[in-house]
Amino acid sequence: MSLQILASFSSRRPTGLVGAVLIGLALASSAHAHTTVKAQTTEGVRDDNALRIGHGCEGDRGIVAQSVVFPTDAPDITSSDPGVTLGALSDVIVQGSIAGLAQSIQDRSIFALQDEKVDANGNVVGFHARAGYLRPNLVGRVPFQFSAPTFVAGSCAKRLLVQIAIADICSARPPIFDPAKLNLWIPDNGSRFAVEGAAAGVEEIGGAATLVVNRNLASNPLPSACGSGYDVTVTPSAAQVDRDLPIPGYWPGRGGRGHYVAEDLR
Ligand SMILES: [Cu+2]
Repeated sequence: MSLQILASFSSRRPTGLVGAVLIGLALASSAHAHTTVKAQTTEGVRDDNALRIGHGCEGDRGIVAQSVVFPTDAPDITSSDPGVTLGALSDVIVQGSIAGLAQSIQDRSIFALQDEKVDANGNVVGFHARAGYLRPNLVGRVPFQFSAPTFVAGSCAKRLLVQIAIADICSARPPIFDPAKLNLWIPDNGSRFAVEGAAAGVEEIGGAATLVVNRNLASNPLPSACGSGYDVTVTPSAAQVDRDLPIPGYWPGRGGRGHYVAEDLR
């Protein structure tokens, strides 16, 4: 709409400034807005954050459910410094794990039903929501609380990049691997979801959402031997994605007759 108004305006007054604005708008509107994390966070800070949903599924289908998994079970841990290999997250963060740091905030702006997933110790490892509808021409915010972990004083990590696996579901009706029914913001590390999703052309395997935890360099400075430090990335394992991404009792459905429940609120 605003683009059209500007276009007719510029045809009458083709100034350089309007041309530049038009190019900027065109780039912004064509950019593919994935599902991402709204804000970076600082170690030791508990704050509200949100997942930003930029678009629905192929063919302008609205999102009806979402599943979210944090890297908590034997995650892949890598460093931006090729010379550094990390054995355990406890080398980087005092808490030693991402489990229990995130919590879903109840919110009915998109979904009517929400729940959390917990591990054997009762720590939250992800959450899911369904019975919803996000109009395909709008963007969504799914709020969550995150208690940012603190960095081990002796570690050289200056940022922790938490990769979050997310399924944005536009239809739970089997077969699920269809770009019109599903977006997968998950790591490309061999899970069944990654392999079958990529084969079906589902967006976007390898495009997990990233929650950035910044070290507080004032209160927790890098040891002098670290130089400028490095980033540590923690990614959900393929096994955890396959186990925790499904929404119990809802998605993926069993595919047989009578098991699919049409509950989406449109
Ligand atoms: Cu996208």
